[in-house]
Amino acid sequence: MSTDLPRSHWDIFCKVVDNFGDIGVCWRLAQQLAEEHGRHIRLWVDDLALAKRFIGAGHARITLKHWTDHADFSRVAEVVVETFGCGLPETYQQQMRPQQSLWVNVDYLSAESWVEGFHAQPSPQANGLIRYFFYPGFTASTGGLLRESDLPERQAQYRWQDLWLEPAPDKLTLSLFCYTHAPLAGLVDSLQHSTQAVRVMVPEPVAPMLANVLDEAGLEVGEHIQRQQAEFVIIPFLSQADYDCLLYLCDFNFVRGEDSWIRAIWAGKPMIWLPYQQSEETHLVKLKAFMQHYLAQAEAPLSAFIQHAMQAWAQGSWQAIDWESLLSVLPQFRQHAQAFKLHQSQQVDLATNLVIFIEKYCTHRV
Ligand code: TRH
Repeated sequence: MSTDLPRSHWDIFCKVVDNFGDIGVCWRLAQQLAEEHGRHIRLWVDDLALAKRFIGAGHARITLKHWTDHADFSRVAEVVVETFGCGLPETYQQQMRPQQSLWVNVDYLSAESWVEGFHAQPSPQANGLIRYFFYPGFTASTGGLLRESDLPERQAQYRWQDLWLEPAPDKLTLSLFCYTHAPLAGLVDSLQHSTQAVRVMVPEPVAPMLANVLDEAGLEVGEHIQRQQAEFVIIPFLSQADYDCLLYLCDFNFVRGEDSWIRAIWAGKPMIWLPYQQSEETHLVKLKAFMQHYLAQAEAPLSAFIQHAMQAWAQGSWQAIDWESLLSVLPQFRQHAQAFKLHQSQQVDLATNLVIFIEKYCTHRV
């Protein structure tokens, strides 16, 4: 890829609020911009230790930078991406105007309709800079979703053996990534009494919650716990690539937040999404908007069962009937997840949209 492209140097700013979503999204975006669009990226992260653990081997065209109050901001990039409204350092902003840097804030994903009205809108700042809103989303009037162009080829390669795990052909395999407010005891109970035997892959961060529910002192990576119809397997925190593989290989995924939610869509398997909990129950509004979009083409009773289950999972009222209802429509749910993935894949991906937006803006700028 040429290094002489105009506007090839980009800075991405990332503040780790909590969990892994902030760095997870930033890392995927940085990789796609570098890999598919030949951009050179400096990724500024306030929690460098977490970023290093998350990123592993890194990428040749991405430089990880520690964002501190005393960092050297003397060189600014042509394109500056703020993520999730994390702000930009004052000293950095001062350099942006003479350089005519472009400033875009890539915000949180939501299926709510207001997103279309705000996407790509300018927001003039007191210091003369213009900050553009860039909203990810599910429709053509938004910034789209992060999706690698070679995803189908990657997915065709996925094997359980690559995760050092054995397939369980006689069981339904689930992955379970959730927050502490999820009604885990209700889910565990419904899985123990499931009419179909299940194997549940539990990533390390969820293990303490599960240990609590199962009344175990602690659960270690590698442990298998059999409780009636349910086998729980504690797995390590995987690399993003391996986590994608896990979601693709499982029959059913419980996901959360922002990035695992999108990845579950690309996995094309039945899924239950748990939004990040917000004040004034904003997360339930986000959930409703997503369900309207996700289930627009789904017929009854599939649509009703999925809605009931997603709401119950988010509101703490999950019961055995939710699981059994989903099991009763599993073949239709599979078809639906595949169809939704296909439909959503027709949309231009977020990294490409961002590059197009920057180029369009630049050609019109006076
Ligand atoms: O970790 P999260 O809860 O992140 C959240 C959300 O982004 C939320 O919207 C935001 O406000 C908050 O952070 C600050 O869930 P999310 O978004 O799914 O991010 C998890 C990341 O971790 C994702 O990139 C997938 C990755 N992951 C792995 O790489 N390996 C694993 O084993 C697991 C379980 C996840």
